[in-house]
Amino acid sequence: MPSRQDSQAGNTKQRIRNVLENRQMSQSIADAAIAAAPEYVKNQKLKQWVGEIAALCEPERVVWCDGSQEEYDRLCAEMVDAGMLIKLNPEKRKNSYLACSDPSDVARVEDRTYICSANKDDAGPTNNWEDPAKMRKTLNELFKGCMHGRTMYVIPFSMGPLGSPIAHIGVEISDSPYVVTNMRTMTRMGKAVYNVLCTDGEFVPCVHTVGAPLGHGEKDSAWPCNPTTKYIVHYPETREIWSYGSGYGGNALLGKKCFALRIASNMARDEGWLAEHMLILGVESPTGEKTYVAAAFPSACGKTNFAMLIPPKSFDGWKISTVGDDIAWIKPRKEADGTTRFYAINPEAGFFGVAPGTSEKTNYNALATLKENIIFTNVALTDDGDVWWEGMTKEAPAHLIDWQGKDWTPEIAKETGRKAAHPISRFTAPASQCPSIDPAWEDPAGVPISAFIFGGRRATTVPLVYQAFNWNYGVYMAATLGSETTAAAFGAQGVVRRDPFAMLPFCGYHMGDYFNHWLKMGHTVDQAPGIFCVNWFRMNEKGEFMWPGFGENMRVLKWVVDRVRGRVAATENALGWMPQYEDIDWTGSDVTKEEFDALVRIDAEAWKTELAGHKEWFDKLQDRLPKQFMLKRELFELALSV
Ligand code: O2Y
Ligand code: MN
Repeated sequence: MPSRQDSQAGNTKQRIRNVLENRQMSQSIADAAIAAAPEYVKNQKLKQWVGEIAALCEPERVVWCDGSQEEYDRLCAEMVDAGMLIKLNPEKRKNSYLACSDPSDVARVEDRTYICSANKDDAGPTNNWEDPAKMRKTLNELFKGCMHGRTMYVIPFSMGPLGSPIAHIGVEISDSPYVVTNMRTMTRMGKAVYNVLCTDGEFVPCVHTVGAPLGHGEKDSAWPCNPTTKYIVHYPETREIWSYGSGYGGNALLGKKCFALRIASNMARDEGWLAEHMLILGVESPTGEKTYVAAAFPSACGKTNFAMLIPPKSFDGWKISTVGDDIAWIKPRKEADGTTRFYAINPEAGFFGVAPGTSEKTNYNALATLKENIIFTNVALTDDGDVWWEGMTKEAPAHLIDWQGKDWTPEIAKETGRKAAHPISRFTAPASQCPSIDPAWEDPAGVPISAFIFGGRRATTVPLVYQAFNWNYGVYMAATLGSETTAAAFGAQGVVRRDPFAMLPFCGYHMGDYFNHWLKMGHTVDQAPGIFCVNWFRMNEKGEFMWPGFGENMRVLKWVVDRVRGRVAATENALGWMPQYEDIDWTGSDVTKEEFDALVRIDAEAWKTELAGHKEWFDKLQDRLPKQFMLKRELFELALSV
C-alpha cells in the first residue's frame, strides 16, 4: 500500500503534468492562431496578442478578416443558414438582412459597464468602477474557453479615415459574425488597416465574446449571448476593452461607444483633443458659404434627424450636409494663416440609428439611406420580405412577423399594446449612402468647427436657444445639460437627469476632470467656436410641444450660423445672448411673436430651482469640479434676481 507521502507526491506530479499539458495546449492554440495570419499582417505585437487571446478563449478556428465584400457576403450567408439573419427581398431591399436578438439582449447595459482605472477616484462618481486586478481575474475566468465550438474573428478597423492624423486604429477579436459584418459598415474595416499598422503601429485591443461556448455537437441558438452575465469593461490606462455576454450594438461593436468615446476620451484628455458624443453638420448658404457645427444631444432627442435636416421650402438655396450623426473627434489645427482652429472628423463610417419614428416625413434622408446594404436589428418583417417599424408609415401593414418572431396585426397591437418593432430597434447603414452626406466627410484633415450646440429634452425652464457669453460659460452650460425624465406640466419641473455634454454614459473618466479639460481646450485655439444651448421640447400648459422641430430647427440653426459669422443681433439677458423675434428668419412660418416669446421666456423662479439642481449635481463631483463653476453659479443667481 503506498504511504501518504507517496500519494501526495503522486498528486503533485499529476498536477505538474496537467499544468505542462495545459501550457502546451495553450501554446499550440496560440501558434495555430498566429499561423493563420495572412502574410500581409506584419505587426508582431498584434500577432502575439491574437495568439494569447486564442489560447485563453480556445476557439474552434481563427479567421483574420480582410473586410472584403466576398467575406461580408459569405458571413451573411452563413448567418442566414444558422437562422441568425433573414435575407430581405432583394427587390425591396437589395443586399439587406434582418437580425432579431434574444429578448434579453436589446440595449446597452449601463449597469454592467465599468471603467477600471487604477485609482477609483479617476473613474469618478458617474461611472461603475472595479479594481483592475480584481476585474482581470473575474474576466480571465469568464473568458477561459468562452469560444469553444466557435470561430474567433480578428477584425482590424480604423476609427476615422485611414491615415488621418485624427484617426486611430483598433483591433476587435470577437466570436460573433454579426459583429464582423456590422463593424464593416460602422468602421473602416479590413486589410488596408494592416498597412497603417505596419510592423509596430499602435492599436486599441478590443476583446468580445457572446459568452456562450458550445459543447461538442451542441446546436447553436439563433442569437447566442449570455442571459445572466454581462460585462463591458474599459481599462483606461492600458487602453483596453473587454466585453462579455452581449451580442448587441454598443456592447459588442466596440469601436463605437467603448473605443470612440470611453477610451478615446482618456486619449483625448492626455493628448490635447476632444472625443465627443456629437453629430457634425455643414450649413451651406445660397452663396455657397459653408459653416460646420458640432452638436451634442442625449439619446432620444432627435440627433439623427438634426444631422440630416432638410430646411423648410422657404429657405431656398440653403443646404444641410451630414458629416456624422453620433460621434466627433476634434483636434486643434494650425491653418495656413497661422491661426489655430478646431477640426473634426466623424470616426465612424456608418449609422447605427433607431428605426421607430423614422419615416420619409420625419427624416427623408435617413430613409433614403436605407435602400440597400443594411442590417436591420429587431424591426418587424413584412409578408413581402421587407421591414417595417412603428412610425414608418401612417398605416401599419395588415400582417407582420414582429421582432420576436410572432404574428402581429394592428388588431393584436390594439388589444395587447405589443409593438411590431422593438422601441430601440436599429439599422446599420453605410454613411456613404446618405443623400445629405457632406463632400468632406472623409477628408482626413476633418472640417473646421465654428459652433457647438448642446440640447436636452426640457418641458419647461430652458428656452428655445441662447448663446453663452464666452467659452468658459459655455462649458458651464454644457456641464449642466439635462433632460426631464417625467412629463412636466407648464410651470412645474419634472425630474431632471443631468447629462453633461450628453456624455454621462460615455465619459471614460471623472466628469470634473472632463470639464477642466474642456476649459483648457478653449485656450488651444485662436478662434474658439461659439457655444449655444437649444431646447426643442418646451411644452405649453396643455402638454403640447410649443416648437414644431424637425426642419423648422433650421431657423434656429441659421441664427447660430449668423451669430458666429457676426451678422445678426442678440439681446443680453441672465442666461446669455438670445434672439428677439425679428432676429430669426420666419419666412414661410406661422410662428407668431407671442409664441416665440413664450418659447424664450425666462422664468426666474424655475431658474432658481434649476440652479439649486446645478448645485446638487456639482456637489457630486466635489474637489474635481472646476473652481470657477461654483462662482459662476452664484453670479447666475445674482443675475436672475436683478
Ligand atoms: O449603442 C447602442 O447599442 C445603442 S445606444 C446608441 C446607438 C447609436 C447611437 N447612439 C446611441 C446612444 O445611446 O447614444
Ligand atoms: Mn449616441
